[in-house]
Amino acid sequence: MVLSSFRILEMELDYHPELRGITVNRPPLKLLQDVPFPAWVADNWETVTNFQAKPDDLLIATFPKSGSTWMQEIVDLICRNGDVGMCKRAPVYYRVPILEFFMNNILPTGTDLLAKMASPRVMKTHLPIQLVPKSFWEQDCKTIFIARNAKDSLVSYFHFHNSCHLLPEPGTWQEFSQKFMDGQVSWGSWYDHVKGWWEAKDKHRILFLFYEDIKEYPRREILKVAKFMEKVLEEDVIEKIVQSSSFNIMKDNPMANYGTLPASVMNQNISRFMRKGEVGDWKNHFTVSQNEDFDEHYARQMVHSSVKFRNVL
Ligand code: PPS
Repeated sequence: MVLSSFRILEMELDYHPELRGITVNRPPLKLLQDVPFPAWVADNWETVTNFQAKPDDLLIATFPKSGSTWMQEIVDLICRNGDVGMCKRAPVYYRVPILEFFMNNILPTGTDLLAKMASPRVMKTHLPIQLVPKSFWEQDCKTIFIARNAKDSLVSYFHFHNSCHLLPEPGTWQEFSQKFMDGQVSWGSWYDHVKGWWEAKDKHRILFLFYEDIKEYPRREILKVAKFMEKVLEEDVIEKIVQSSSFNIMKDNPMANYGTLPASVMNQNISRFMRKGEVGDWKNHFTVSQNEDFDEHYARQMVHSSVKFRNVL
């Protein structure tokens, strides 16, 4: 399906009529190698871990809520040479499938979508480095990793849990914050996730980016991505990609903002998928004492890592 206009309102879309009236029960967490996942990932792990990557596959990896959808849109725009209409051919989760998505009673699984996709394929994952299917490294695939500062990731993840029924109930803000610090949330510990990918970045073909850098100067970071993908872009195409991947455009684009999903899966009246897209929103959520505790805990968790985030105070 190709949509020709930005004006189509998400409320008018009925992209998945098969999902009309379905009930989605929030999943429990289950462990895979000591990392908690929604049951739908853990229960289908054999298929995901045995996924056969191809040498020209490109993987986008992040801890949840770190800008993966933003990068999916940027990479698709680069692949299509800035053809905005083409990048509205389908929702972002079909254009760039989520490798470990496996709720086949709701939508096609990531591995099924990828099996039907022509090369070169682009896909996304939130898996920690040690759980990425080994075929990606055997095939020497390229990965774009985005890290987002822990506090804003936590805030974004909390709001997303409230709206997204594919994840367990978050509990209160205090309860969820504690679970996040303990690594007891879906896809595990933010700290281990970021440290793991940071350590791997010089061992594989990994472009390691920061959400805060993309926010500061999208053009500079988009050019890094294009170079990594070995794409040469004309000046007007670069400008189109910067514009079309901006928060304000993506938030009104139903093919990028998850407006194609019914409220029984993701209730955007509770919290929009494209919520704020800012750096430093944590200041609107943390109390002074919570911030002190978080900083102390963060320093302990990250003491042996050289990864440095800019100060987002
Ligand atoms: S998910 O559900 O884990 O795949 O989420 P993910 O896409 O990784 O991250 C969602 C957050 O990224 C913000 N976002 C953007 N910020 C700036 N510019 C653009 N274009 C953009 N697109 C997505 C999105 O709003 C979520 O952050 P919060 O802080 O909740 O707004």
